[in-house]
Amino acid sequence: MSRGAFIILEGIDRTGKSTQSAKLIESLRKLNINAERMAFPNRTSNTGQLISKYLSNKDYHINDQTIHLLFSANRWENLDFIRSKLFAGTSIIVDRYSYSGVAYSVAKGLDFMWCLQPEVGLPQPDLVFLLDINPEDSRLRSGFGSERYENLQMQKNVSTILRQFAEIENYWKIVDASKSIEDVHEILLKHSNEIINDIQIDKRPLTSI
Ligand code: NYM
Ligand code: MG
Repeated sequence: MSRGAFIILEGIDRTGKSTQSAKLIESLRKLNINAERMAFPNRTSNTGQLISKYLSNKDYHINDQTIHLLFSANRWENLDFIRSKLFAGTSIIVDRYSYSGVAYSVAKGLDFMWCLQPEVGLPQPDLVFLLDINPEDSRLRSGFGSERYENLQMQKNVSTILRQFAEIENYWKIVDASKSIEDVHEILLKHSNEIINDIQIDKRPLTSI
């Protein structure tokens, strides 16, 4: 049996990642493809509860380096889960990954290489979708502004950094997230289906960041 695909949805806040990952799972399952959804930060674990408190309570102080490492630890906690699912043939669709980790911290002023280092060794995605939207538009979407980082300057900085990842790496696909939910879904489903099939055919190994 071949492994599942490891697929990430990235983007600034309020681009529709949660909506799209839920729809993608639903459609893949209808095609009889085993698929599960994850999201980072995973707010339920010990690190996740600290992260959630930090995001929702702007008076709860954790220094920039420490919160960065907590976000990373929150991914490492799930290493065994991710590997076991993929090797059991289940594809995983993830809301945010190491790239959000790097982009939000670099946007605050931390050093890029320092930020990337704790991600090294985590499973390498097969495909990353960048749900791309003008930060001037996403901030008008409902719910924007409720958590830390949800301000225009921060979103603009993060958007620029995520686009740089997308332009350098060929396993990234930039998707225009200002399109309708159905149009975005169609693009995501097509590319996800393709990568899942490709992995079955060429039996490519799971590598590391
Ligand atoms: N975020 C998310 C980070 O700063 N670093 C990370 O490693 C990850 C995964 O957390 N504004 C930020 C981006 C978001 C916030 O994520 C919460 P979400 O997807 O809005 O729940
Ligand atoms: Mg958010």
